[in-house]
Amino acid sequence: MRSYLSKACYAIFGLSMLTQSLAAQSKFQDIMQERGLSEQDAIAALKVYQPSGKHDEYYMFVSGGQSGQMLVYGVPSMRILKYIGVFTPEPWQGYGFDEDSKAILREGNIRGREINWGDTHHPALSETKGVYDGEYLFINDKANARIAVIDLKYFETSQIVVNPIFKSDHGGAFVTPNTEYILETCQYAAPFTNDYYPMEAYEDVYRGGVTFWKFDRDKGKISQDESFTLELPPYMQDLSDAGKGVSYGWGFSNSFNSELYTGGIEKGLPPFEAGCSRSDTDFLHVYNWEKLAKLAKDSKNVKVINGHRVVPIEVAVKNDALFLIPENKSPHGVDVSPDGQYIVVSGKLDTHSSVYDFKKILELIKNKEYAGVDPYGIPILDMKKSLHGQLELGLGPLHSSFGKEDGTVYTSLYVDSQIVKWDYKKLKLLDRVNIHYNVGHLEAMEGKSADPQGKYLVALNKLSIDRFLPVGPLHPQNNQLIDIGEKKMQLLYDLPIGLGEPHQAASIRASKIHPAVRYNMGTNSKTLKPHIGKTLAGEERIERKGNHVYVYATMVRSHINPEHITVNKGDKVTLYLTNLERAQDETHGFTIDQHGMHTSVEPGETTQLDFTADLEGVFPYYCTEFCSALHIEMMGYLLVKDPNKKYDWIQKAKIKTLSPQELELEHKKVTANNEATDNVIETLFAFLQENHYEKYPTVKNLVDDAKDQYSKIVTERKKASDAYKQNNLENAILFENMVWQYMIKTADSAIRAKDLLVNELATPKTAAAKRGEEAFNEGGCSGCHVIGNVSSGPDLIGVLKRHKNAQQWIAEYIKDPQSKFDEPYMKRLIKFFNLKMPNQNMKDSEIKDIIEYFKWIDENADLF
Ligand code: K7E
Ligand code: CUA
Repeated sequence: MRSYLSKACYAIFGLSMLTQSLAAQSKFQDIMQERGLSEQDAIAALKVYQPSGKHDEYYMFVSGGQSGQMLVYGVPSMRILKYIGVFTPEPWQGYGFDEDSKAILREGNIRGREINWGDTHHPALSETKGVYDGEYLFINDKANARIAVIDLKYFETSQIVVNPIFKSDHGGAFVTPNTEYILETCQYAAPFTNDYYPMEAYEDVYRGGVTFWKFDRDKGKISQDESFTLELPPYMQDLSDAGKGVSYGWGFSNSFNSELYTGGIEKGLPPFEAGCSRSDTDFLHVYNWEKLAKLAKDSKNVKVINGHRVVPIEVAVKNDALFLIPENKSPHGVDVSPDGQYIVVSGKLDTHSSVYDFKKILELIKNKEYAGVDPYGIPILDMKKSLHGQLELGLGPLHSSFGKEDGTVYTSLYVDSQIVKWDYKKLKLLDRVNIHYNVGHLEAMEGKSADPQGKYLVALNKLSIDRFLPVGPLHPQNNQLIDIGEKKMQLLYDLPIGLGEPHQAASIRASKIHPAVRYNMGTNSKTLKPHIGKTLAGEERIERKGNHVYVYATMVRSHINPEHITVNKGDKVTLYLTNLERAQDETHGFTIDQHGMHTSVEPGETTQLDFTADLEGVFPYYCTEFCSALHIEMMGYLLVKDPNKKYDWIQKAKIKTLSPQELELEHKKVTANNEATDNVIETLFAFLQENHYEKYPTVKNLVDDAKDQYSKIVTERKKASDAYKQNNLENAILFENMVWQYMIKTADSAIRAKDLLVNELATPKTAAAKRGEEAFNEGGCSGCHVIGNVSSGPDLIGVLKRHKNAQQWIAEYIKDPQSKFDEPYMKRLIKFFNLKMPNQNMKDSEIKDIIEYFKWIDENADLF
């Protein structure tokens, strides 16, 4: 244990100083003991922990199950980054609360019914040549047979399509290797039309199927007119996957009711669960979507149902585009290997996983070597002749995800609560790890693409039982992170998910995702086109057309323009809100009290709120994001008056005002203050300019923002001087104050830009200097000493040149300040600052490091 531990300690703290590392090691052990951590725990912690400011290596997109949303977190830290509203309203983002996002949500209406609920199961990332390209994300809604498109530039839902003939789905979303199509397989068979048919009509009229949604990459949308469905028998199709490589052009779906059982427990019949698992085998459906897509183009080959093209079973069979292969009963997962040759199918009720060989399947198809035909006339291929082989894995194998090394695959065991690693080519077990209860899906990094990355695996567990602090009878789900980078798998971390049941996840290297930080000014974020309500600074207005009032409003730190909106009771109101900010992370939210509305207006975005002013009264409105120091002041009033009423109000109260002399004085004070602030800003800009800030994109972003804020000063200044000329000192002061607000915002961004730039330009700190900086800050030194400034203590730039044998002198002084107080120079300093440096009880090693830090400061003195 000791040797392993000290190895870990060396790894963390470096070998440079033996005493240092021994001290660290003992601290490390103290913490482990105090927190009751084993060596395994400590190693797991080191593998997961991300220091503040460091980004994760992978994004994980997880379905939110019954929440109807998507969830995004980072791997390996498992820090939750976002919930994306998809099939359900999401209040923070205003999704489903403003008109623009309602337009997306309402695309999901079914036969005129508003559906605000979804059951998301299987996310899929867009692919190019079978490899994730990071552009789009797709997700299905099992409950209502819908598919949604999420644009990963903005992390927003951009489209919802309703399947015109399915009532539920499950085998979606799965994409073909160039995202030509998104596959959506029906789950619970039902008539394709919207008519009533009794259960007795199950075999004749109830149908399953797989819909091929055509994805138009240029538009970033599904083209519903170019999409079609392959009709399938009512076998209750389950999961699916698209072929790739050698199996490109083909698709695979399994099923769980080859018995065609129809239930009826209330009539004394065996329940579905018994009837659907009577036979030893179910059917893997094998179909050629490339061929089907061509067939569907000819109207002779399709039936049109609810305006949607359906390729009937007979047509697919006649054209050699549809086959069945028996598979072990009640299968769940079907996963195509990265090279496309093997298809791994696992059956919940069988301890084996089956590996089908696509080359063998293709041979059988070419030679028309069939083992039989099903009742619907579909040729059945021999199971044994299609198989590469089977391997016994354990109880309840469900889903699979592929590893980095050729032939490796990870499979979840639902009943055994394990992950097994095995070789699907050599049919050999390699490793297994116990996890917590009842795993469903699992995701090794990019494990379903043609380019799996290995490294980590996440098990999506259904139960958490006792893993977390109890929160009542409904428990969170548990996503467990597993290290698969080494020979032996190791469980690292548990992430509770308190949102819904994530079924499947899709992971992608962070380097492949390139989200935007702002919209072009005035964009409708749902269409990505200019919003009809786009309003620029100076264009704010309220227009009335009959009894419809249109408000063109803007939001910018820290005001909403207009601040008073007066309408008549009964008026229709349309409110357009444009966020004029260009700065990163400067979102404003907007709500009117007691109106049940909310919108999130992100930098550059325009959104729309519609309502009828049916209640008389005074309703404050405000910005709902804490956007700046004056966020709470970012408000206004909606005043709704009854045109048929007469209003009286109490006389204006008498409030003491300033005398002309007092006003003059106040005016002087604010202008002097503005001048001083302006000087600070000038110095900041000069520094940034001299040091070529434009070469560093993150710095440039901040400087752009600062300049943007600064540019607003001109008009405010003019207003101030105009008011002054007209002898309206009260307004002159208020406008000068406004000038100051913009200066503060400018300075705020410019200072952040300067700090970043200093970091970019400074020589790198040695490990010792870094530790020294930490000791300096944590030891309280920074409370009195500000580098580059005289504060409550002297500036420490050049401190190493101020004394003879300075390093030794400083070391002695920090160790025991009192010992130097009688030196003449120190006497003067103490008198000047009226303070004595306290003894902060620094350790020798810390003092040594602090001196290294001072050396670094001197090297970079010109930057402070
Ligand atoms: Cu939960 Cu893929 Cu819907 Cu298995 S499914 S667990
Ligand atoms: Cu804008 Cu708060």
